[in-house]
Amino acid sequence: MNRSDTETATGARGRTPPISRLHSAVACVVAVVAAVGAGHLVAGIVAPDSSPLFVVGSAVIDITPAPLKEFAIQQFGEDNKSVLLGSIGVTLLLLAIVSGSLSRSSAALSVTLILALGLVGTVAAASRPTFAVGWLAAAVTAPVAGILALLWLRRAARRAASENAASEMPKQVTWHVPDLGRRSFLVSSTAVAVGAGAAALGGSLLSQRTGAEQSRDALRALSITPNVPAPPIPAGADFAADGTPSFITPNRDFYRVDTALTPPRLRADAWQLRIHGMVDRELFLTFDDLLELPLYERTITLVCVSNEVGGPYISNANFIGVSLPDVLNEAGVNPASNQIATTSSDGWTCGTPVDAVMAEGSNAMLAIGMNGDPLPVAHGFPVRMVVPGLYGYVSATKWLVDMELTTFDAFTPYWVRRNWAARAPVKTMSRIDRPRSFAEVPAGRFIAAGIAWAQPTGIARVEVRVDGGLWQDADLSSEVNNDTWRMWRIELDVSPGNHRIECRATDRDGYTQTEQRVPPIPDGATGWHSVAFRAE
Ligand SMILES: Nc1nc2c(c(=O)[nH]1)N[C@H]1C(S)=C(S)[C@@H](COP(=O)(O)O)O[C@H]1N2
Ligand SMILES: [Mo]
Repeated sequence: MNRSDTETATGARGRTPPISRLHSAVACVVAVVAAVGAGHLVAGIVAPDSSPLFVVGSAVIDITPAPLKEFAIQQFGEDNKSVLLGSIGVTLLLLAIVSGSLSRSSAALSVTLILALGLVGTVAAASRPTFAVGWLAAAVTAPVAGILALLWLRRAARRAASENAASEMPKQVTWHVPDLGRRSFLVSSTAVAVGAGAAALGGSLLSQRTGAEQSRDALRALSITPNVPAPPIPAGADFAADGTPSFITPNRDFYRVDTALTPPRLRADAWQLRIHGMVDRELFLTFDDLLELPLYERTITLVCVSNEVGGPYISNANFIGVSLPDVLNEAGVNPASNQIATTSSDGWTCGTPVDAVMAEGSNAMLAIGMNGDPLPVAHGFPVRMVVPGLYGYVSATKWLVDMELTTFDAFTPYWVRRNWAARAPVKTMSRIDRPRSFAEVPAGRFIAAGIAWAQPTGIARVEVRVDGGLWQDADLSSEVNNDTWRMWRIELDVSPGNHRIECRATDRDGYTQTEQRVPPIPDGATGWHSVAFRAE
């Protein structure tokens, strides 16, 4: 049947029948999908970080209250970003279903939803620290594509509804092709949804064309060889056979914590670091400038302040890079400056005490390599900061692009604005890796093992006790340096039944970790790790 037939049929009934609730809801859902897909595609072409999903996701990360963010990190671990994107998706879906179902006779509510989402996307984009005018392309395309898709699908739905109405009129039954309108709605909405999916995929592919991976591969071929290699790791640096982590953490297993929804993709050949503020000479360093300097390899353990007692956010690597004190001496640090403010390419900020970096014997570095490879993209390619003895959020800026010498009074970085401490040296801590919580072990003799760390002081002693009994000294692994973790193990003799094992470390300053449990916020958790297990 053609269009004028339909119009005659509806005209005969005297009104346009409302489209079905299902069609109205589907039209709205598919329109929102089309908006997101189109926005993602345009972002992929213009500026990958401007994708509506990413700007909204990043804005949500920024405004999420610290305790909730902590909860998400603890609860979902390193999947917390997928959970965030998934939640945004579900929220969009629910909003679209509700406003779609309420838009049967008029598109107004669905249009309003898409415009409102467009506004949220635009505000979120504008709130990003690296916002540029070009980002508006994606912010504007998304709602326009959404509304066009909506109107087109609603027209198909109206046709289906009129046909339905027409088919109720007996004289037309003979020539009515059953369900043609409904089928055409199905085809149209599937086509739009598939198109949106293809657009999103295209956008994702395009956004990888920044060449970060190629740039990394080029460096790998060049092979970053340190002028001063790290001393070889002695045998017996870990007790991996007894359940501790391996002494060096392979790059793929190295913990990852950051606010980046997708890791920034920078190229080494386009990278530049500006060093300015309270310095004698402002410096602009390129990646090649770094390669001209002596490259040191240093074995350093990195730990996150969010790590709970017994938590997983600690890893150890051979970092290759230049000496940060040397670079800063080149710039000439004004003695009145006490904070090094650093910024990543995605606008995250960090504040590091000048004295910690410039201290005699400081191993602070601008790292370009990790375990023999160029830095992985997720760990800050091409250049990050590493300062042994400070939690990551006050020292370990990834995708580093700006360094300003300033004071603690003059500048408050990202996490400090969210109530974490401005100064956060790593606390002396230890963890039990074996037995695992609620594990069953054979009754009698068995070996318990774990890790301890006290950067940059070094571990002097780890003690273990079972069921609140006497503390016993554990064996320590061969020491590598004061900036790395140290493994412990101990042979225990336990009777059948339920038990509890605890450990505590003492550092080279003679400080024994306190029993007092405090949460990670504001400057790192304390307390003895304790594990319940059963001997059979
Ligand atoms: N650009 C940027 N750098 C960052 C962060 C971040 O969110 N953005 N997080 C910091 C935190 S909190 C930690 S613990 C370390 C983690 O480094 P990793 O992911 O390489 O383990 O990076 C630090 N550097
Ligand atoms: Mo962290």
